Amino acid sequence: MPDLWQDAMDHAVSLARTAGSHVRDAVQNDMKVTLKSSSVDLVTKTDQKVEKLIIESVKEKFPTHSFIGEESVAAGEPCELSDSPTWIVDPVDGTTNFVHGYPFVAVSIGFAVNKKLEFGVVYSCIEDKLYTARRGKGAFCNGQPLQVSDQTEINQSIIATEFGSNRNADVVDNIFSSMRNILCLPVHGIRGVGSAAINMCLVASGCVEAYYEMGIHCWDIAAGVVIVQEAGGVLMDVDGGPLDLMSRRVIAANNQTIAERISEQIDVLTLPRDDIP
Ligand code: LIP
Repeated sequence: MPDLWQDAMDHAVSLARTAGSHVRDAVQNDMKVTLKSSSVDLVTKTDQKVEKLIIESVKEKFPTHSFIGEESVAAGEPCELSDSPTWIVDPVDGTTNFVHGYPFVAVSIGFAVNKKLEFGVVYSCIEDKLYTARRGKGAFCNGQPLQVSDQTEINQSIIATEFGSNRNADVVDNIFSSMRNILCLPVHGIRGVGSAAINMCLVASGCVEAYYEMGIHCWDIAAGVVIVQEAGGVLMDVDGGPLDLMSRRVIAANNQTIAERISEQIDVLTLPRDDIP
């Protein structure tokens, strides 16, 4: 059977590398920071320039395809996942890291058809690590196959999470209370590199057992979902139900046992959905 989307994936890989080299060049030089949803939700000229570069190039090569892009949505474009082939793009995942020169910044490109994710490309551009996965064909980092950890004991695990960009005291208390529950299971440690996409790639690489977060957006996780699945991992909503790309909540884990143990500890927040303006 012909592999319909390989051409699109090859283009995504080449775009992620080009975009990543722009991001790498701009780290610590692009200090024109603008605020989005809060004083800690940052955007820079590089986020906007790189998203434009990616979208214009895809439009030229695949004129019928659709887009969901972090900066386009911020500028008022709809965040709608239809049946049409759709590129889901975060030009700079880890913008706060980017602004501070903290070396975990990724270009993240997911691709869905009939609302099903077909491939994911995450380029961690400062580390120069290119993570790729195509549905049914495995996950790779710089061409080397990835496999999640085989750990089934939560108390032998490292869990990744983030504080996100909401500084409302009640939300922060909620984040700490879930984190406290998980830490006291106990687990070996809690980590977080400041990029949802890279955290998911670390799950796929087997060095952390799971990553969870509430408050992320579909463009932060779309590519990572395919990479985790193809490395043998599982995805879940933090409430224990199936992952909903638009619900702004995710658990990505090496297996069902670890995912369920985490979901039991989380005080679930209901957030405004990505697909409801
Ligand atoms: C960020 C994520 C980070 C999360 C932030 C934000 P951005 O993405 O990757 O892990 O905690 O809330 O969504 O805004 O840098 O693309």
